[in-house]
Amino acid sequence: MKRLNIALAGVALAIPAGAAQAAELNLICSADVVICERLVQEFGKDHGDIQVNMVRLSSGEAYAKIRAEARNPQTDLWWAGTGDPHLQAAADGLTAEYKSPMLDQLRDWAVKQAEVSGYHTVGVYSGALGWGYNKDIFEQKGIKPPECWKDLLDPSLKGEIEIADPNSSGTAYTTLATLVQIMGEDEAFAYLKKLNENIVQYTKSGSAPVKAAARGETGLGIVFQHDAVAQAVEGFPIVVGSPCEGTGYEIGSMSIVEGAQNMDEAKVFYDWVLTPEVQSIMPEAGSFQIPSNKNAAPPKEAPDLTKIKLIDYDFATYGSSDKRKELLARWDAEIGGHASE
Ligand code: S7P
Repeated sequence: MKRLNIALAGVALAIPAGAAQAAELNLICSADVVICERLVQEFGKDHGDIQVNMVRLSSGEAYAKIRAEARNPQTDLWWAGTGDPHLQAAADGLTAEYKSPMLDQLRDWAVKQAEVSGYHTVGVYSGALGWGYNKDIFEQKGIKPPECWKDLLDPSLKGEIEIADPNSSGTAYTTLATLVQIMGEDEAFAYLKKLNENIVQYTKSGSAPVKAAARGETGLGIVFQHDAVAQAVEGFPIVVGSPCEGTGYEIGSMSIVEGAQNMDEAKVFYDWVLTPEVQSIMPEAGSFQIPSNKNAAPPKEAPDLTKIKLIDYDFATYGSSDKRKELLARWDAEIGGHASE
């Protein structure tokens, strides 16, 4: 958990009695910490009168924090992270309705995310699920690179795969929901039980598995493809994989907390972060998703979603409170805590 405070330049240490307090914004950021920090910095340049207190949390953790704070919200705005827990927060009444003046600049999938939630959340970027593997490790160990979900069950991959825990990670929940949509629930859990024999570790954060593969700690991480691209762009020997059976994708989202103490400041950040200028900064911080503003060009490194076999991911069902609770409870009972040695 990382906290970053951007203080106003020139603020006196001792604030005289009666002086106006600096405006504040309490932000949860659920993307990679590098882009989280960069956004806070950029916001400080454009809105130096608002002090941003940012904490980086994985999507499931962010949802749990907002839920725990429901009677006394400490968070104002939740930016990024996979869409399903944002939809769950909307359905639970934890987030506020807001129709940004930026909505008409957004791609259809981002607007649809707003519509299905009754304007309690909105799409900020999109990206497809897949994996990244370390080609040096695969070559050294003579492992055949996987092309399909079913290939990940091959015994040559025993102890070589990492994925996150879907309770904390939106990436891993997207994987779980994707497999259920491709295979049906019982078959997906049978698949996950077999896959478990090849899993060396369930991490907290969704992108950690491919960071470990990049550094040679493991062979393959099941992650969003753009997170694998980020490691390859940094120069690590990572190859991006896209499953032959088809794959799910995320609509990374943003929500204002119901009863936020700093509602006006939350709306200022919300509208600002949807602009093409701000969304165009993301690749500079190693974030290679497709931006939601039609006027922000997708990064040239971003996996081309039109060339990936995407499933028709059912966000309404898999982002619903009941389905997410049910799948996570079953994952805990049948899979969690049984990682192979
Ligand atoms: O790193 C970028 C990204 O993959 O992180 C978000 C996601 O929530 C990952 O965190 P967790 O899996 O730990 O929740 C994605 O929305 C985003 O594309």
